[in-house]
Amino acid sequence: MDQKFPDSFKFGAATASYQIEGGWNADGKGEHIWDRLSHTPGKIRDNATGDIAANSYEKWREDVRVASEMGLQFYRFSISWPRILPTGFPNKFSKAGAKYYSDLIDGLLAEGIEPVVTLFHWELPVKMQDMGGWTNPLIVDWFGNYARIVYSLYADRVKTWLTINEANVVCDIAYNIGAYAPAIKEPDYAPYICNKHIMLAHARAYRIFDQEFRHKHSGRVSLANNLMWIEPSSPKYEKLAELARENMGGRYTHPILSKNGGWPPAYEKAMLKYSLEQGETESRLPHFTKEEQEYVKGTADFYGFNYYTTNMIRPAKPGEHPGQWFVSGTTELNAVLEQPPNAYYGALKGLPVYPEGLRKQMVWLKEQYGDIDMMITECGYSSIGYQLDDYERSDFFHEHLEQILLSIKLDNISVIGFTVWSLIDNFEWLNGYYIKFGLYEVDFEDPERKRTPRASALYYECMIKSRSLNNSCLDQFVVAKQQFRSSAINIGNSRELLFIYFLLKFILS
Ligand code: GBH
Repeated sequence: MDQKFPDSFKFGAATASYQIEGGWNADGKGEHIWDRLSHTPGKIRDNATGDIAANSYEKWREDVRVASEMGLQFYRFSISWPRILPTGFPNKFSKAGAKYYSDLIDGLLAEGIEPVVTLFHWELPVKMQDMGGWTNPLIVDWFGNYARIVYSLYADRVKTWLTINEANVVCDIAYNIGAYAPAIKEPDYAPYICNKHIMLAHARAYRIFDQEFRHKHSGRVSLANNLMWIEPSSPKYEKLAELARENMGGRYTHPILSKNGGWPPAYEKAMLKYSLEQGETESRLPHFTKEEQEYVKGTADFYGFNYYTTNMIRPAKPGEHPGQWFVSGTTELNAVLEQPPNAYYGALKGLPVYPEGLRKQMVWLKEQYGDIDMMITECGYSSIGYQLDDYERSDFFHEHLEQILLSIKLDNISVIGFTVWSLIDNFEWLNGYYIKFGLYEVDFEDPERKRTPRASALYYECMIKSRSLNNSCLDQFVVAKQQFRSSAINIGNSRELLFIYFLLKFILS
């Protein structure tokens, strides 16, 4: 098999505003639900906050520099809604907030790095949350008005847009568990009401781009869905696994990409049955009107999704409580999620590593929705502590890129990009700064928040240069690592280490 990635395939990395920026109240920025949650003691590990984070609000030039150092083709970042609109509404506009992103975009373009912009990576303005947030149907207007302002500021320079990051985390994880902001536990109704509104809000943002901006500024719009691949724990549970896939990704994709639009029919039916059993008179999954169904249908120019993990599913045993979707199971389908038997793990035990799941997920998407360009908008490996020597993370990326190449070459899937989560270490939500995902380490003790490349940053740089799996990007590090371990001098910087390794190799040859 040809080991080369097609020229159209792009390599990038991602961050999200709250996780890196800091400057939580700088220049009049308004408060959002993660500010509020992190300022409430006991909600986040070590009571960490994103008040300063990696201080990208001041240090964004460093982010551009490291992105450019690795040769990234694009950088995916997100915009903090209340940094531009402090109340969330258009009544107040922050010039400084708008300038921050404008400068970042210009800085990236000057380095030949394409900006990929997410409109919403979970920072709902508190005022809107207090009026129901994603359970209030007016959020469709609120989000649309915000999107219009963002496009009018940056659509001249930004050509790839993602409306919502991981709608199923916003709607399902948040309300089912009650730990993510807004920290409201309401598993029965809220996830489904939110699901409907978030699809409409995405569609509104898409339609606004389509009708008001596309003719002036080219561009493409999608969303970044979170897809955990689901396997049946025995072949006899394939039908259940299929329903679970619809629960996971289908509810957030079928309305947009399927031929008829609306909810995935089998899941819709299962939910009606479940709801009636619960004594409801209608389904808890709110109905789309014909008009709404048409409005949402077709609102993606490509398909963006985040892939981290795979789970197995089996029916719950008698008396067994399935727990919450999609952490431990699903009450609605009375089934339990389990970790794949042959997976390995980073620091987060909730994210078993199973690279084959990525390819299977894409085959499923193609079977369901036909040919559409697919972009992996996040994929990443968790670790703990300060550690530059992260061979496992490099290996993780290599294995996932291998699966992507198989999808491109053998399954004929048009994969247009791969996005590493994350460019730099950041505020890892409920885990604070304990869990790391960065290609670059950030020293959170250092007021300068110094960024230092991990071995995985060098691996990625090498990969981007070669654009082929047939390279020695990984092998280099095995050798470099051995040299590092047997070396008496503590260099502490893998870039310098690699340089010395090559220098030695050169001299010796
Ligand atoms: C991504 O979501 C996010 O987009 C990104 O911001 C984040 O930094 C990255 O994950 C790493 O976590 O057991 O209730 O704590 C990936 C999907 C779903 C993974 C929620 C973690 C934790 C659920 N995430 N899950 S819980």
